[in-house]
Amino acid sequence: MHTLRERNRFKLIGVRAEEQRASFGEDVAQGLSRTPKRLSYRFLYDAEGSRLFEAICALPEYYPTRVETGILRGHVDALGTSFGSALWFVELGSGSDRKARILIEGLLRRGKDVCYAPIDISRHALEKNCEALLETYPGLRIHAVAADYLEGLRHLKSESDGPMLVAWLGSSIGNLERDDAVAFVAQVRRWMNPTDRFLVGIDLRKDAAILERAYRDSQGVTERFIKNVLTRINRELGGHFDLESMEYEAPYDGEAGRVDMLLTSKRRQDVPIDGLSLVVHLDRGESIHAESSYKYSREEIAALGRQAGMKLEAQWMDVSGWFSVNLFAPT
Ligand code: AVI
Repeated sequence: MHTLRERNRFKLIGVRAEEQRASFGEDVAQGLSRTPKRLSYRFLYDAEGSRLFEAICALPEYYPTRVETGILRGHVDALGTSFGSALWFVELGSGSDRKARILIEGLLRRGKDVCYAPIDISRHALEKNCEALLETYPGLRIHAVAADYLEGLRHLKSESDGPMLVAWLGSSIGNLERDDAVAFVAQVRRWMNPTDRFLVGIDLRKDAAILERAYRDSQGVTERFIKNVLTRINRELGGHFDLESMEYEAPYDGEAGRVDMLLTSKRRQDVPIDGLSLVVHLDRGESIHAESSYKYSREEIAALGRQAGMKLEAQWMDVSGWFSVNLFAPT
């Protein structure tokens, strides 16, 4: 662990920075050699993927960002009542800082002494966001952690000198399999004290047509976002995917409560990936699974909390009941 930069109000810590994650190539080779073929959703977020995801968030059809932002705005004051005069606002992930700003502003407005502690694997994203926040809010302290979420939380548990509000927004939980979601929340629970709270944005089950529009937008931005993983394989691993030969599909399975984002081969083809000494065979109509987005019912959210050792202390939704922001307390 080492301090990268330390000023009065700003600290950026790297935790186990030298430990790199399993290589992209190994995971791609494994995922494209199994049946059905599958790539991790994590690989969607290179620089171009992150840019495209930001563009998705601004699409009229992609309601989650807009609706969650409205819920946070409407309930940040109520959220503040769960804490005393000082708190650490820990955010898992640090993409666009729009939602962080709503919470920081609302908490400062209530006279709270706030230390903002974003955890993100990307130092670059942290530095960029934090600099802008320090400038806007002269009363804010920041303790940023470049690490994976659980390592970052473990570090903060020993550093923080007040109760923590840990926020995981954007329904990122939906990209995990349901069992993995419970396991992750249970891990977060491990690093929480009784006065800490976990704020989780979770997209709700709803009509298939709304979901299919949200994940297959009319401008084709989501298609470009998902296909970008093939561009990445072509560029970084010497792949020869022809993007035109792959059809983007996003069916909603209402029973499973899940949108699957698939790239389906329009023809029978063999795709060499030179850097992996691999030829990927695709039959006509065969899909590569790139991402799932799980949706929850209110009962499923309460059950998820229970299984992970948390109880639902508050749940806020928009008027249409499309999206929920949930405040969990450790039990
Ligand atoms: C980041 N995550 C919650 C998004 C979602 O809604 O599942 C990713 C996404 N994929 C396509 N559109 C949005």
